[in-house]
Order: sequence, then C-alpha cells, then structure tokens
Amino acid sequence: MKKVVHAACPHDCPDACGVLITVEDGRATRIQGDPEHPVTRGFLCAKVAKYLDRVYSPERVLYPMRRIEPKGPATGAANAGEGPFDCRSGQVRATQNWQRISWDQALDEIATRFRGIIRDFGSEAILPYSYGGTLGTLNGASMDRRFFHRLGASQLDRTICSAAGEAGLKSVYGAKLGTEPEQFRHSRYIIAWAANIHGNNVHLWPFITEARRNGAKLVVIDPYRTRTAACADWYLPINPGTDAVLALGMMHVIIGENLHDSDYVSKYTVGFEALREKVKEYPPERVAQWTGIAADDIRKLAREYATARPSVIRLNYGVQRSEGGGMATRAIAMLPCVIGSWKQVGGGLQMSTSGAFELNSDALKRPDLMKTALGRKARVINMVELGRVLNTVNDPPVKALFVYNSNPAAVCPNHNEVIRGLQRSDLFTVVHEQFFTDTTDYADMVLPATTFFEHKDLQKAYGHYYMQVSQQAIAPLGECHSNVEVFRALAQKMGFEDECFRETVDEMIDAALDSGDLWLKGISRERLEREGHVRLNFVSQKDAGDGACATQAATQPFLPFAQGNFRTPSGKAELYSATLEAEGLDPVVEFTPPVESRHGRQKTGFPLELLARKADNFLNSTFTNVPSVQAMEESGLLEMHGSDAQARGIADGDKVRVFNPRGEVVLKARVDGAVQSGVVSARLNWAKLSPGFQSINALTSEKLTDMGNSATFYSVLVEVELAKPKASG
Ligand SMILES: Nc1nc2c(c(=O)[nH]1)N[C@H]1C(S)=C(S)[C@@H](COP(=O)(O)OP(=O)(O)OC[C@H]3O[C@@H](n4cnc5c(=O)[nH]c(N)nc54)[C@H](O)[C@@H]3O)O[C@H]1N2
Ligand SMILES: Nc1nc2c(c(=O)[nH]1)N[C@H]1C(S)=C(S)[C@@H](COP(=O)(O)OP(=O)(O)OC[C@H]3O[C@@H](n4cnc5c(=O)[nH]c(N)nc54)[C@H](O)[C@@H]3O)O[C@H]1N2
Ligand code: SF4
Ligand SMILES: [Mo]
Repeated sequence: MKKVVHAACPHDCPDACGVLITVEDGRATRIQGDPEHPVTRGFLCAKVAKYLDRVYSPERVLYPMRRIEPKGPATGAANAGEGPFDCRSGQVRATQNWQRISWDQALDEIATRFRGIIRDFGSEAILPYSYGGTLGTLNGASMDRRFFHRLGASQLDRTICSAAGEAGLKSVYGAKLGTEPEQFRHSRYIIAWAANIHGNNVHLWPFITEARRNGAKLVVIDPYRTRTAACADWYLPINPGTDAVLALGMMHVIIGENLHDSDYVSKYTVGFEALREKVKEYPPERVAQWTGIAADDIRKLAREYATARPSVIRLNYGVQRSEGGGMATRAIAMLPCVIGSWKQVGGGLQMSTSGAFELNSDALKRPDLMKTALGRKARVINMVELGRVLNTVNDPPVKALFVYNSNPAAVCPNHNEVIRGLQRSDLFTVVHEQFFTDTTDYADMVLPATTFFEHKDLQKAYGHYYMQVSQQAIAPLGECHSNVEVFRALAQKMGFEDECFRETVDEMIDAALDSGDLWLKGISRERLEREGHVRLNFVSQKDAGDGACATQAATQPFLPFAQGNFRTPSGKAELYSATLEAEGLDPVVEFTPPVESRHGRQKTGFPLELLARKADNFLNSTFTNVPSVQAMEESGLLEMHGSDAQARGIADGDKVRVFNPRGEVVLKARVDGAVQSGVVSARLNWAKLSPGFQSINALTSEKLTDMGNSATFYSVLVEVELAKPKASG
C-alpha cells in the first residue's frame, strides 16, 4: 500500500519546511518538499533531502542500552586521534560498550536512581538538558517540562543559541516579530546581516532572487565570505563583534543627513533625541577603525539603505554570538524604526518570527507543578555553563543529567570542561537519542528516540508565519519512543498521578492551540490536518469581531509595526529603554569591543579571532554522521588568510594546531580568501569524528553575552602553528 503523508521538518532551522513523505508497505520510500507550502515551495535543503539515509541508518539507537564499560569513547578504534574515521566503526564500538535492556528495566533503573538522588541530595540535584533536536511543539517542550517540574528538578536556562538576540530585539520591539519572507520579493535593498542565507535559511533565497530580478541590491555584512556573500552585489567583511558600532555609524549618517523618517519616529518611537546624541559619537571615520569597513563605504551603505525604499534587513543570529551581542542586535533593530521602513511591504527587519505563535505554553509545560514538588520555583542553571556546573557547583551538586534533543559533548562551549564533568563516575547520565553521539559516549544509559517520521507533532516556525501539523508517517523503528512517550512512561514509574501525564498527543495539540490568542483564531488541529499548513490569522483586536476583516487579514501582507503596535512597556519602539537603564545597562546602546577580539588581543597574547561556525551541510552537530551528507561537507578545515598563514610558515593543506588556554584542535589549513587577515574559521562537527576527539568547542569559552546570558561562540582568540609531524614507528 502506498500513501503520501504531510509532515513538517522539525530541525532547528528558520524555514520549518512543509514535507511530503511517501510510504510504501510501511516503509518511507521518498521525501520531498511540499509544493503547496507558500514559503518553502516544494524543495528541501540538501541534508534533509537525504533524510531516508538518516532514518534508516544502520547506526540508529534502536533499543535501551546500559553502559558496561567505563565512560568515554571506546579507545579501541584503529585510528583514534587520527580522524575523521568511518563512522560505521563508531557503531561497532558503540555496541561493544553497551548491553541491551528492556524499557521496563531502563525506566525502573532511572526511577530508582532518581529516588535515591532526591533522598540524598534533593530533587534539584537532577538536571534536564535539552535544546533544538526537534522544534516540534510537543517533543520540544511539553511532557518533558511537566515531568521535570513535577519532579522538582533544576530548571535549565536554554540560552545556547538566541537569548542575547532575543533580549536585544525585545528591548526595542517588545516581541520577536519581523518581516515575512514572502515580502522580500518586494524589497529594493536587502541587507543580509550576519545571515548565511544559502547555508542556514535557504528558502529565503528565491524571494531575494525575485527581488534582484526587479533591480534590488543585496548587501552582505559578515566576517566570513559565505556563499551568500559570494553571490551578493556588495560584500562588506566586518571585524567580528563590531556590529553595534556599524549600526551606530549608519545612524550617525542617516540622522546627520536628515534621511530619517521624522513622522514615524515621532509617532512610534521613544528616545530619539537620546539616540541622536549617542550617534554623534560615532562618525564613519571612527567606526571604520573598529569595523574595518571604510568610512566612505559606511556613508554609502547608510545613504542607500535609507533611500532605496523599501529596504529590509535579514538579521540572523551570528551577531549575537559575541560578547556584546545583545547591544549589537539592539542597535541594528533600531535601523528600520529610524528610517520608518516598517510602514512598507518589503520593508522592516526579520530576525525571528516566533513571537507570533502564542500557544498555550502553561498548559503544555505546567510550571505550576514545580510548586507541588518544592513549594517554590526550582533553581535555574544556564546550559552554556554546563562544564562549570558539573565540575564546581555544590549546592547541591548535579548528580543526574537527563539529556534529550541535544548533544552537549559537541555543541557546548568549553568542551574540555564539559567532558571532564561528564566523566564523573558519580554522575548518572541518561541520554535519549537517535544516534550514538559524543554525549552518549558518557551516558550510563541510552534510550532510543524516534525521528519526525515516527511521531506526530505541531510545528511553529521562526522564519515564517505558517503553523503546521506534522503527521506520523511510519511506525517507530526498533523500540524507539518519542520524547512525549518517554516522559509519560517515566512519570508513571515515579508514581505521578496528575491527569496531565495521561493526555494524548491530540489532546496536547488541542490544548496548545487553545490559548485565546487572536492570531490563532480559527486554527484548529482538524483544520491543520486537513490543510497541512495555515497562515496565522493576523487580525487586530479592533477587527476581531468582524468576519470580513478577519478573512482579509489572512491574506494581506503582515506589517507588524506599520502603525507602532510595539509590545514594549511604552508601546513604542524603545530607542531609549528605561528597562535597560534599571538593569544598569546603557539605555540607548553601549559598544564595548569584545575582550576576545583584535581589540583585546594584546592583553591575551592570542592574536587570531576564531569564528567557530556551523557547517553549511550539517545542522549544528546533527547529520555529521550520515555518510551521504558527510560527502557534501569537507570537514576538519581551518580557514585562514594568506598573510596569517605565511607569517607562520603554513601552506594550504598543512596540518595545523589551533590553540588557546582552554584547549587545542588539529585541523587542515585552507587558505582561500574566506576570511580577512586576523580572522580564522572552523566548523562544528562531532568530536569523535574529528582528530583527537576534539570539538572546536575546546577553544570556545563559557563567557556570557552582555544581555540574555547567551553563549559567545564568535568571541574567541586563538593562535595557530604548524602541527608537529608525528614521530614515526
Ligand atoms: N545548514 C545549517 N543550517 C542551520 C544550522 C546549521 O548548523 N547548519 N543551524 C541552525 C541554527 S541552530 C540556527 S540558530 C540558525 C542560525 O543561523 P545564523 O543566524 O545564520 O547563525 P550563524 O551561522 O551562527 O551566523 C550567521 C553568520 O554570522 C556570521 N558572523 C559571525 N560573527 C559575526 C559578527 O560579529 N558580525 C557579523 N556581521 N556576522 C558574524 C557568521 O560568519 C555566519 O556566516 O541556523 C539554523 N540553520
Ligand atoms: N562552536 C559552535 N557551537 C555551537 C554553535 C556554533 O555556531 N558554533 N551553535 C550553537 C547553537 S545556535 C545551537 S542551537 C546549539 C545546538 O545544540 P543542540 O540542540 O544540542 O543541537 P544538535 O547538535 O543538532 O543536537 C541535537 C540532538 O538531538 C537529537 N534529536 C533529534 N530529534 C530528537 C528527538 O525527537 N528526541 C530526542 N531525544 N533527541 C532528538 C539529534 O539526534 C541530535 O543529536 O549548538 C550551539 N553550539
Ligand atoms: S533543515 Fe531547514 S531547510 Fe532543511 S528541510 Fe528542515 S526546515 Fe527545510
Ligand atoms: Mo541555534
């Protein structure tokens, strides 16, 4: 029997593609993009186009497994330390480490260990650790949260990706809303600001192509010459971590030359006078010294951006992975307010659209259950600081770690400290996973997880405004269970009687959609199941009673801030923020060059700025072990500028040692003009697929951003030298 099932890609990617899965006799035989989806329009990125290889990989975790050898990657691999090696051998090693057990045994053992830890150390000695494995609403954050709230476990502050940018954006707009991708086709001037569109957001590209066909100009601001930069009309390489000052310099020119929109500014913003004073300190000549962008180019950029209307900014999260990332996002977010481009179709800015999906989060996560367990809120642990927390926190120490939807042994900063913590023999670690990752190498128990082919979910997006239901296409492989089912079963083992642990998936989807939010009005599970995707219903409070207006709102371009409607305390775009002031931050914008940048390097003795970037063909550390995807990505490279290579006697293809006080990695030098002098770049991968079992996160730090307590993956100083040839024999 053959059927085609509608699903939605749940990977941590703004596009949230509509997907069609062909199933024949219970086996998925084809994956393709849903041509009906108005944004993702029938194509998939190269990695997900190969998804059958991932679902049916011989390396899937299919059964609960208990560790029988000491923690750590098995050492028997012939070429350990040499990598990358064929990950098939990884599977052989993985099974050697493990003993298959039943689900019942596994859950009993977890419940017993948890009870013992709670008795001896309190429930906050248990720490959940999850992030973006799936962004499905249910499998991302629902039954798991209920479980850990009811348990009274420590709470995890999920800051590893976007918290600084979120804080920066919200400080100006009060909400994570932005320009619809479909509107980019109407733009005349598009700035891709720290936005690797070809790599990370490929479904925006056709809209940009359409705009350019109609004469639009594409400008890219990125310290790395991405594929997007290579295709741009104008590429501006910027010194890492200096974006705030570029935005201030642009506003210096725009306001100084009276190119701002005084009508919009006076109606819908607060603090313009304070901003006008602030930007006086940033003339282009001064900004050029920080950013490495010539003063004349800064003037030209500002003038073009302010006058070629409509102009739009695709700001992505690259800027906010720096020490000053919150303020940089804040400064950039002011630009469309100052020039009033929010008024126009094809104007404004997009960093994230996720704030439009106001689901009933309390019903899904039940934070009230924390009170049942503890009588108060549980302590909060920042996921970025996992290394420090595992090694030093004592009040109480973390005695159990439950990892799902994440691979911290690859993605977390300060890798060596994370590994040191994960190696603790007194730490009980459970990992719910689809594969034997870097993190399962340190697990006491591994539980098999379904992929999105094998479970149903409700799918939001952070790069467009369509809600989808992702249907289950095939039965779970082996004994895989979804996150929802694992935490449901564990709740039962722990004896939690609350009704919410018995809710079905459909009941949870219904509860999620039942938030009373106007933009969700008329969007039911049944309708999503019927139509596949539904655009949010952008009706205003005023129009809500009027059916005709509501229908119109469903098809009209969405202009979130055309008439103000900012969700800040003042209701206006806050160019001056009293909230920031109360937190002791500069209420306008503060620019402090990162300590770990060329401006601080004299103090550290490490001269090169490292961009520890994502790979275009992987998704963080996901897909890195799929051979057909590996074939698309040349791994293990350190990209560097010719002058930096030459100064160190390094030629293209040489093995180099990249190091700083936190760690070292061995990579292959690539001298091809992707970075400016003073900057080097390497890409994320599994540690065990890398030479010496070292993630590039061995070099990154746990230092937090200025706002949002996020990670600083792009504020890293290193030195590079030729790797010593290995002694022969
Ligand atoms: N193919 C692929 N797609 C992905 C991912 C992936 O790993 N691979 N990851 C997904 C995830 S989790 C996320 S959060 C999104 C993120 O997507 P993006 O926000 O695009 O995140 P990054 O790739 O971290 O950074 C974007 C760009 O910012 C640049 N950059 C670094 N530092 C600076 C700086 O100081 N200033 C400026 N102007 N630019 C800088 C980087 O070189 C990079 O090209 O993408 C998602 N999509
Ligand atoms: N150096 C450096 N480090 C980075 C970044 C960077 O740019 N540079 N980017 C950072 C960013 S932006 C992010 S978002 C984080 C991402 O960090 P993570 O969210 O940890 O992302 P992944 O590495 O993709 O790991 C997700 C894991 O979840 C598993 N998984 C997928 N679906 C499910 C499921 O349904 N159930 C369960 N139980 N497991 C599932 C996958 O197999 C995968 O191993 O990494 C951060 N780390
Ligand atoms: S990873 Fe992104 S681009 Fe690729 S299929 Fe998923 S949502 Fe689409
Ligand atoms: Mo991310």
